[in-house]
Amino acid sequence: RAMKKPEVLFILGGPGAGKGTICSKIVDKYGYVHLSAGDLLREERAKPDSQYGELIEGHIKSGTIVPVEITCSLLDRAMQESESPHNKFLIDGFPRNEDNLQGWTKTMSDKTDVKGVLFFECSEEVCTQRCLNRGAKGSGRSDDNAEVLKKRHETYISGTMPIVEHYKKLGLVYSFDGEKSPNAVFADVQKALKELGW
Ligand code: UP5
Ligand code: MG
Repeated sequence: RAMKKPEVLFILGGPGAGKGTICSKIVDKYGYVHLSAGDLLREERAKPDSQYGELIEGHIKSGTIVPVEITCSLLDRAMQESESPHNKFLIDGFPRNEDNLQGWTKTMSDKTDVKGVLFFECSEEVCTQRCLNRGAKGSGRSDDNAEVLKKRHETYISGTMPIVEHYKKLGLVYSFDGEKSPNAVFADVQKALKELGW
């Protein structure tokens, strides 16, 4: 059969903006593939034989960004291993900075088709409170504490917002009020997916 390039939506927003929550809802309803860069990095970190475990944990615990070669190769492998019939991928929490974007462009842009960016707006206060609550309920995430959350938010503002702006200039960004209830945000997202022909 003719090989169509995998279609990609990037999912961006601050730490706790609801990226993962909305992606799960999209998966349940549409069956597309959800690849969270953070989840893939945490999985890689947990492998006893990974040569990158310590480096990844160092970045996660400082709220800084892992070098793109590592993240991109995990994303690339996960895309290749996926057996979804749709060929549509939600890449969640990536690209987070200029290095991420350059690395993606260099190794992935020829083999994928980036259709847009779903961007979840949510204040630092609300995002932080959500992650603190999740931590208090036992998320087990080493970065769900006030100190690292401050750093995660700084990295988001300085590193990720310029990437959102870059895609805005290209007319590719769909923005959502991430402070609404999960179902209300999802209703807005479904309209955007429809516009995209997804
Ligand atoms: N919640 C969600 N939506 C809600 C709503 N509308 N109303 C009320 N509550 C809502 O949600 C967070 C919490 O809020 C949950 O308890 C949820 O129930 C509730 P979630 O959907 O998990 O939000 P999300 O945006 O996915 O938050 P997450 O904590 O995953 O965001 P981050 O972007 O900070 O985390 P990520 O896993 O992507 O990255 C972690 C670290 O990995 C980074 O800091 C970095 O060090 C590293 N990383 C890289 O280096 N490179 C990458 O490419 C990716 C990650
Ligand atoms: Mg997440």
